[in-house]
Amino acid sequence: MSDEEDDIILSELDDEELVAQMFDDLYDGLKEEIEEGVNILLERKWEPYDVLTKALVGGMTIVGNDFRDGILFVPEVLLAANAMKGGMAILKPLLIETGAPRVGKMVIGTVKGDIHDIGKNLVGMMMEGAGFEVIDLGINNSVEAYLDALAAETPDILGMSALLTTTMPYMKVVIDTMVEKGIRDDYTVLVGGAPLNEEFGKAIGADAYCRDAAVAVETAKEFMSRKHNQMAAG
Ligand code: B12
Repeated sequence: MSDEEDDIILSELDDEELVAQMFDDLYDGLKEEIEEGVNILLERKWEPYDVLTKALVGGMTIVGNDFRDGILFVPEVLLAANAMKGGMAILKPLLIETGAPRVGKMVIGTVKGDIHDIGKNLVGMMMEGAGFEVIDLGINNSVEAYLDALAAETPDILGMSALLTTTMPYMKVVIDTMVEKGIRDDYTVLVGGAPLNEEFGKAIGADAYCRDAAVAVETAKEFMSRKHNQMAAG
């Protein structure tokens, strides 16, 4: 860190400058500064969701682009991810409504061979914020881990995340196994992750691909209301 950066007092920056500085701090993996920035924006009455999407996800997009282009490497990206998680931890309780009636239940996890969990965590947080109960299986989940969780938790929704082109086909392995066991139709299966798209979601037999956490919440709610209508009709 340069002396010049040492002298920056985050609280003296206006909103726009602060967000730009947070992009830099996220890029540099400065967790404490990110936490401070999040707290300042919240004190300035920013909505937690705006802090999340505009300051944190916005900053992570820049990190992602430079990782892709070979400017940043895994150690730096890990530090950035760690800084982002620090900010997310502050936002999490604020995004989660208290006392809201449970809209539904979701089991979510990253697939086998894949350790990316920021997007999955974000989806989990937003789903909880929308009133869903979320069971997070973490990363690197085998078919067995998913099936055990479905049996134990009987959720409405199964969510799978994959960030690698090499791990995304594993989602099909899970769905195919569900079909084999005759339990596929007992759940709504939502899939997501940067390398996926709608076509892929359809091809593997998921109910929907969701581009981001906000779409995941909308889609989950839509499927829950369909389920309720079906139950009422049946
Ligand atoms: C951070 C990061 C890492 C961190 C992960 C830290 C962590 N705890 O997650 C570390 C450094 C560990 C890492 C490691 C690796 N990474 Co990486 N990583 C990234 C990076 C920069 C950002 C991912 C991220 O967190 N994005 C922010 C979140 C918010 O976005 P998101 O994950 O897409 O999630 C949103 C949506 O996709 C959706 N969503 C996500 N999941 C789900 C699930 C459901 C159910 C739903 C509905 C929606 C949904 O909603 C989310 C929120 O809006 C991406 C770049 C990129 N463009 O994605 C590369 C990237 C994914 N990594 C990549 C690679 C290659 C690797 C490594 C193989 C590098 C290496 N050589 O070791 C390893 C793989 C390790 C492994 N086995 O998994 C490549 C993948 C390329 C490919 N075609 O497969 C990418 C694309 C970078 C690149 N362009 O080269 N990585």
